[in-house]
Amino acid sequence: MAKQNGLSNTPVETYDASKITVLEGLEAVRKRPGMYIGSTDVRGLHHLVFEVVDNAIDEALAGACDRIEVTIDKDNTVTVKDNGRGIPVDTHAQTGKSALEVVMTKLHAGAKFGQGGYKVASGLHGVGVSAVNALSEWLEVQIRRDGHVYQQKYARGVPKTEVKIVGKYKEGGTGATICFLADKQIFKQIDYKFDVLAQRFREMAFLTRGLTISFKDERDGRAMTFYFEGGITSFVRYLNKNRDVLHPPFAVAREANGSQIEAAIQYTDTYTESVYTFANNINTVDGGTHLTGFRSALTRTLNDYARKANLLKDNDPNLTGDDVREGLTAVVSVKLEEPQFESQTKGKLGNAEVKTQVESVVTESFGAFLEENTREAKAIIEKCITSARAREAARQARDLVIRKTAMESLSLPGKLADCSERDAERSELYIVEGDSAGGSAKQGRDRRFQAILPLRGKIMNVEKARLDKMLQNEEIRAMITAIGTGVGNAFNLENLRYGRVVIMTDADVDGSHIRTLLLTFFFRYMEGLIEHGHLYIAQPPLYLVKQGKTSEYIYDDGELDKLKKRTKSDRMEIQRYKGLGEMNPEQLWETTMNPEKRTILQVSLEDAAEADRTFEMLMGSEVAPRKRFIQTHAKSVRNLDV
Ligand code: 0RA
Repeated sequence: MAKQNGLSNTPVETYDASKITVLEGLEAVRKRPGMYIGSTDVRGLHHLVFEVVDNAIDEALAGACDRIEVTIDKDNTVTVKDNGRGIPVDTHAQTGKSALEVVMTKLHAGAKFGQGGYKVASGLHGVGVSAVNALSEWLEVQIRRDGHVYQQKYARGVPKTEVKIVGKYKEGGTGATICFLADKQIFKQIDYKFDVLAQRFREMAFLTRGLTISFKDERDGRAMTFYFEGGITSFVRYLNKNRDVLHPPFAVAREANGSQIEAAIQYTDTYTESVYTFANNINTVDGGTHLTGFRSALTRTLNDYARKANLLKDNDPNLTGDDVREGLTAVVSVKLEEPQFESQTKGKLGNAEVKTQVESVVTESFGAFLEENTREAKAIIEKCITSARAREAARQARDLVIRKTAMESLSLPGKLADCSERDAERSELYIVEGDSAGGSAKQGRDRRFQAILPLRGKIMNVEKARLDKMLQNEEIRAMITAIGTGVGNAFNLENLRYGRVVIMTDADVDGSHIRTLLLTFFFRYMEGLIEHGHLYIAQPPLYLVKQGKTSEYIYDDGELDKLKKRTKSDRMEIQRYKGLGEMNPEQLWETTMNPEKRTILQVSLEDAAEADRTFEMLMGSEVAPRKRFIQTHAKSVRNLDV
C-alpha cells in the first residue's frame, strides 16, 4: 500500500506503487453489488453486458477496434467478442501475476489499467470487467495477443485456471472474447431484454462512427447489426425517420483544446424539441455545459443570420431560445479527458470549459452552413419566426384561460367526481375512457380517496396540436385543472392534487390508442409527473373464468393458456371483457381499483429517446409506420411501458 502524506491526495511513493492502492478485492462487489452496478434487478443485470461492451468500445475509441459481437445463448450465457488489442497478459511487477488476471480479479478505481490506452473512456460506472467477473457464476476470457490465444477461467471472480496458451490466431486477429453467466445467487431474475440491449448498442454505434456492433439472441434467433457511417448524423436521421424535415442534416466534428466536439442538427416541421447530449458516450439526460454552449450558439447564430439576411426586420424582436428549439432535432457529443459529472448518475456534465468550446465550434460552423445554404437557412429561420408568432398567440390564449379560470374561482371540471381526501399523497385520480365505464368507476370506487374523471371519446392528437389549441380542448382542460400542476414551463409539482394519476382504458385497440394519446400528452406537457412516479396504468382483467362454483379473473393471454393446460375440464366458462363498461361496479373495484388486490403499472421514463420515437410513430404525420406498429403490437401494447 502506498502511504499518503496526509496533507494532499498525492501519494508519496511512485506512480507504480500508488497504482496498487486502487486495487480492491472482489468480495466487496459480491457483498454490495448495488454499489457497483446500481442494482440487482434487470437493470443491474443488463449493466453487466454494458460494462463489458463499454470496455470494448474504449478500444474502438482508441482506434484499435471496429467490430464487436454480442451473443446471448439459450442458457443466458453472454459472449462479447471484439477485435481490439486484447488485454495485456505479461507479468505485472507488483503482484507477480499476469496483467490479465489482475484486470479480471481486481477492482480498478479511476483510470484504465496499463498504458497506451486512449484517454477517453466510456463506461457508466467504470468499475471494469472485474465487477462483472465477481457477479458471474462463471466467466471465461480468451485473449488474442502477441501471437497466442490466452485463456483463463473463473468462478464468482476467483481464478479456476492459470492464464494458459490454448492456441494461435490468424494474423491481425487480436482481441478479447469474454463469456459469462450471471450469478443466480446475485440476480433475482436472469432475463435479458433484446430491445433494451439493442437500443443501447444502436446508440453506441451512432456515437462511435465506423464501429460495427452485431447482436444475436440465440433464445429466439433474433439478430441485429448496427453500423453507421454517418455517426451522429445518422443518429439525427434516425430520430427524424417519421418526421418531415426542413433540410438535410448539418454536422460538425472538431477538436478544441483536447476535447472532441461533435454536433448534428436537423429541423423538422413538428413542434417538439429532441436534443440528446452525450459526454464520453454517456447519455447526459440532464444536459450540462455542452448543452448550454450548444443552445446559446444556436440562438446567437440564427439571430445573427436572420438580421443579416433581413429575415428579421429592424423592429422585430430577437428569436428566443424557445423559438429556435421548436422542431429542432440534434445530437451533441463531446469526448474529453477528464469529464466531471454533477450527479452520481452522471446525468449532467459539469466541465465549465466545455461550454465555450461547444459554443465556438457550433457558432462558427453552423454560421458558415447558414451562409452557404441560403435556401435551407431561410426555411429554418421562417420556421423559428412562425414559432415566435405562435408562442405569442399561445401566451395570449393562456392569459385568457388563466384570467377566465380565476374569474370562475378555479372551479374544478363538472365531470370530475372528486374524493373527500385532501392530502394529495393519499389520493388517486382515475382517468377513465368513456361515460359508461366512468359510471361504473364512480359507483365502484372508494370515494374517500379515489376521484374519477371520465373522458369522452378520443382526446385530440396532441403531437400535432399546439399548446394554444390544446388548451381549447375541453377534455384536456378538465384533466389539467383536475391534476392541478399546470403544463409545460408552468408545470409545478407542488400543486399536484393526486399522488397517483391512473389511466384506465379498455383492453382493446381503441383503448390502447387512447392510452397512447394520454401518455403522449403527459410525456410532452407534464413530464415531471412521470419523472416523479405519479403516473400509472390500470390493469383490468381480460377474462373471467368460471368452473363450477369458483371463478377467477385472468389478466393476460399467457395466464389463460396456463389455466387451460392445467384444467382439463370442459365445463370451464370463459367470459372475455372487451370494455370496462362490461364490468359491474363491484367487479371493477375488486379487479382493478382495490389497492389491496389490484396491479397497476407505474409509467417510467426509462428512455426518453425511445419513447419519443414510439410516440412520433404512433402519432406523427406518417400513417404507415403507425399502422404497422399497432398491428404488430396489438397485444403487447397493453403493457406499453414508456
Ligand atoms: C487493459 C488495458 C488495455 C486494454 C484492455 C484492458 C481491454 C479490456 C477489454 C475488455 C473487453 N475487451 C477489452 N479489450 C481491451 C490496453 C491494451 C494495450 O495498451 O495494448
